[in-house]
Amino acid sequence: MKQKQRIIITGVFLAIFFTAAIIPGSACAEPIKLSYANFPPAPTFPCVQMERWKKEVEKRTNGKVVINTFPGGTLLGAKSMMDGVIAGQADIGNLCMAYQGDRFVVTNAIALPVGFTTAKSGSLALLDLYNKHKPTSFSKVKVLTMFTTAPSHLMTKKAIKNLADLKGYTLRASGGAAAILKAWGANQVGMPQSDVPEAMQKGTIQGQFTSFDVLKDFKYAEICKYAVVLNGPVYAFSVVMNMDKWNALPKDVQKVMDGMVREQSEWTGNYLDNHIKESVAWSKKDHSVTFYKLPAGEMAKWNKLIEPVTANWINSKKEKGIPAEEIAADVAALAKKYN
Ligand code: DTR
Repeated sequence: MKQKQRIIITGVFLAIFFTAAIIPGSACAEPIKLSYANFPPAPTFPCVQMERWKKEVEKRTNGKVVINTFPGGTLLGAKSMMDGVIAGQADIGNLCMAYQGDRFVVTNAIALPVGFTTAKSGSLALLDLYNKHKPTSFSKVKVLTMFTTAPSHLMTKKAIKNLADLKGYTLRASGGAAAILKAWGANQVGMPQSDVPEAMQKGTIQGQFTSFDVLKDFKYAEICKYAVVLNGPVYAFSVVMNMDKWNALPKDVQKVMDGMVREQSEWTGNYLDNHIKESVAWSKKDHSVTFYKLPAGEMAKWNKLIEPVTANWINSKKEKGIPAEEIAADVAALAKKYN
């Protein structure tokens, strides 16, 4: 009798032990490990938002999920991010859509010249735009969040006071910001932000058109002593997850991540807007960068040149069967809503 009882008790213990070991989230289970790839260096805002998301997910899932982050292109580079995540080389990846404009046509429309004033307004608008159109470019992945930079401004080695100064001057921009630089007559070259430090050092570019965070985070304030405040286009980002990995997650973990999509977008926008204030102050104080606006008469000439940009974009995309008029109208309305 005693022997039988002992066997039953041992059996029950073993059953509990093995169940705990295989059911994720149970007391003894191994945590679910996910890799998260990012292309720029760790101190830059796309990686700051990555670390915040990792911390929050780990906390909100009570340690059921552990996320290993790979900044600086150590797992996937800027242009291989989407395909790398689809192929499962990384479970999660952060990509800048401007680097592959033709691949992310709908969401990149957020970079049309509609005058977003902050990263927060751009980020929330981008998410709405994505949710309305659900472009097929994201059909093979799970979107975990989207956000944008703050508006772009010129950061240059020489002072740019008028269109003649800009004519043929070699500057870097990608996506929507690139179209604007071209319209102003600059010699625009495209490359991911992660390639800019070398190009800036070598002198193959004389500056760039992007948001002011980079002055501090990439130390461009040491090289670019002039900054024209222009409120140009924002750049769009997306954090995506491998679809099989997503589908394999327990429902409660999916719920935590789904609940963070908009929150993370807004958090990142707020973080960047505040961080840019620090970057500008630091650039002025520690590196004597001169920030200035163009006189109204000069600005009017610059604005005139970008008037056809949206119409040209609509025409070129319409030819490909994209509802470009509707998308452009949505972007303009979203800018109004969130600015
Ligand atoms: N403006 C885009 C995006 C961008 C702005 N700040 C950073 C920092 C790190 C990576 C990308 C970006 C660009 O210039 O590529």
